[in-house]
This record gives sequence, structure tokens and C-alpha cells, in this order.
Amino acid sequence: MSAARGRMAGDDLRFMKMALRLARRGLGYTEPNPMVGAVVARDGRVLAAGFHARFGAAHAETMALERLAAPGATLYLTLEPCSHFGKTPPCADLIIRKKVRRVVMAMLDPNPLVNGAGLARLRAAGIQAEVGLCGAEAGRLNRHYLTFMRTGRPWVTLHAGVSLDGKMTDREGRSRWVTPSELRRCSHSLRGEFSAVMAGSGTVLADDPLLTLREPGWEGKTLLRVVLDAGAALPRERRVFRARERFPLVVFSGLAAAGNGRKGERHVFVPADGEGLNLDAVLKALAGMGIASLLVEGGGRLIDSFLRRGLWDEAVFFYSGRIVGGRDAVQPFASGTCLDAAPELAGRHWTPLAGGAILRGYRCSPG
Ligand code: AOF
Ligand code: ZN
Repeated sequence: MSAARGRMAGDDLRFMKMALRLARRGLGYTEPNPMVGAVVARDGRVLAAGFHARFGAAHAETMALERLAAPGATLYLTLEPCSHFGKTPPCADLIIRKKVRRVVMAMLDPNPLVNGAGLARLRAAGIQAEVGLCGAEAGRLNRHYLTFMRTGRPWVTLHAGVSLDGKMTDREGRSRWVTPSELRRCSHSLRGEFSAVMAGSGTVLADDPLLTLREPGWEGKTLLRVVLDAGAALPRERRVFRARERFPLVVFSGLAAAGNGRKGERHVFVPADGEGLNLDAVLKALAGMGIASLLVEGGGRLIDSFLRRGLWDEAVFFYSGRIVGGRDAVQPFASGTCLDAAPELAGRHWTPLAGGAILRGYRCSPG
């Protein structure tokens, strides 16, 4: 490779990484839209930049290109530009109008309204357009969006606070203090990355959680709270039922309990069997509400159901440094499986904290 071409490839990588960092600033605020970053550069210098800050706001390209006067620049995008009229006119048209010479994008947009049409539009206008630089990284960044677009259900992350020996409660069934307070604060903050957070009726009864987002850095962020209450029997004095504007609540119950709907409450009734509510139906209904990602907080029975049905994409375990033991203590996968079928986490990431650790990883299907 010549020195000039080597320098150009280095610039491409540098500016794409910058665009990815910018895109991440929309974390938690853009869904069901993707996070997108845009960097405009010429002769190795950044001329302008932008990102999609929240759902309904300007697209990254508009923010970056709006005031750009200089033609002949290169545009780095973490996602293919849109080619459709949504809340805003097509970004591909703006790129053409601004006389951008070259567009480097990390990946195509799987949205059927776009999906290659943005790229084709640029090329038809004579713009040099390339796809794939940092594609894996961009895909990981927008994993919620991609799963939502490709499967029609939200991305599902299972969350559990466990002792060193994998128990979610002590032998008396108490769970609130299994993990120390620093770990619990981190686990609350995790809620910010998602569109919805879910708890089962057992957890609502035992822990009386608020399921809100109170950690700093997430002010103004909304979060849908989801409670699974198969029999529609949870007492309404529980804290989760108190109205909170930023944190709307939706309750799911079985069809058999359809007569028990309460006035002023968002209550959805789905089929149920001996094992509980049909989780496919619950996820489908959530997707219909525009929920692209879901954090399942527990309890043990609910996490077990998601694991058993293979309806999950990621797990985050908060480990304390204590051994709790107890035959009757709740664990995340009580129904279990044989070793051949045991789910394994890929891309595992351990973060030591407060004498314990946070383990985060993706589902990797056995075989
Ligand atoms: C881009 N740049 O920054 C984003 C894009 O409802 P709208 O008008 O905001 O359009 C949403 C769709 O546009 C979304 O599903 C995805 O296909 C694309 N998002 N595209 O060129 C951006 N956020
Ligand atoms: Zn756009």
C-alpha cells in the first residue's frame, strides 16, 4: 500500500470510530430508532459531526450536514442513510444536495423501507459509497434495533443479582440484599439502556420494586414498566402501581382473567398455559408498542421461563462476593438442562466491582 493510501485508510478508521462514539451518545434515547453517528471530513480534518440524539429528533446526517458549505467531503456513517420520507425527508437526498464526494458506512439499514435503497440512491447520483468498515462494531452497538427489525420482537436481556454460588435469594426467599449496594446501583442504571423493564408477580410481591430509573445521567429518559400478573391478582397497593408519568406501566395477564381488567390501567390479556403467560405473545405485544429492547429483572421463575424457551439475547449477572447456599434458595435456571444443551455466553465481559463482579455476555446457541 502506498503511503498516501495507508494514510487514507487510517483516516477512514479514525473517523468511523469517532462516528461510532458519537452514535453511542444516543444510548437509551433513540429506540425504536437506531443510534447513528455521522462525521464529515476532508483532507484529514473533521468539518462537522452529528448523531441521532433521541427518537423523533433530527437524523445524524442532518445534524452533521445542515450547515456544511464545502463540497467534495467524505461522510462517515455508522448506518446506511435513509431513503424514505419518515419524520424527516430522506438523508440520502441531503447528502446528494450537499455534494458529498464519498460516503463510508459501517452497515446497511435492515429497515425494509431502506435496506440498500439509500446506498443505491447515493451510487445513482455518482457518489462513491462503501459499506462494511467497523460493521461488526456497528452491529453490536445497534443490536437492539437489528433484532427488533429482523425478528419483530424486542431484544431481551436477562438480569439477575446472584451470590457467588448463583443464588438469587437466601434460603428464606429474601433477595434484596444478596448483592451489595454499589452493585445494585449499577444494576438500576442498566435500566437506562432499555426501552422497557419487566418483573414477574413473585418479585412484585416479595421485593415491591418501583422499576423506575433514579440514577444520575438518565434524567428525561422514559421507560415502560412491564408487570406479568397471570391471574390479575396482584394487590394494587404495591409501589409499582403508583402512576408515574415518565414510567408508564403495562400489566399482562392471562385470557382467563380478562374480566379483571382495572379502569385507567393498561392491561393486556394473552394466552397462558400451565407454565405461565405465553412469552412470545407478550413480546409480540411489546414490539407492537414500539418496544425494541427489554430488561427482564426477575424473579427467578420469570428468568427461568425466558431461558427455557430460548427467548433471550443477553445476560447480565451481578455477582456478590458471598456464598449463600440453601437448597430452597431461588436460582436463575431452576428447571436446568443437560450439559449438551446448556446455554453459553459469548463475548463474556467481567467487570470486578465492590468485592463482586458484573458478568455480561450474549446468548450463543449450543451446537
Ligand atoms: C438515518 N439517520 O440518524 C437515523 C436513521 O421516523 P424517522 O423519520 O426518524 O425514521 C426512522 C427510521 O430511519 C429508522 O427506522 C431507520 O430506518 C432510520 N434511522 N436513519 O439515516 C439516522 N436514526
Ligand atoms: Zn435519515
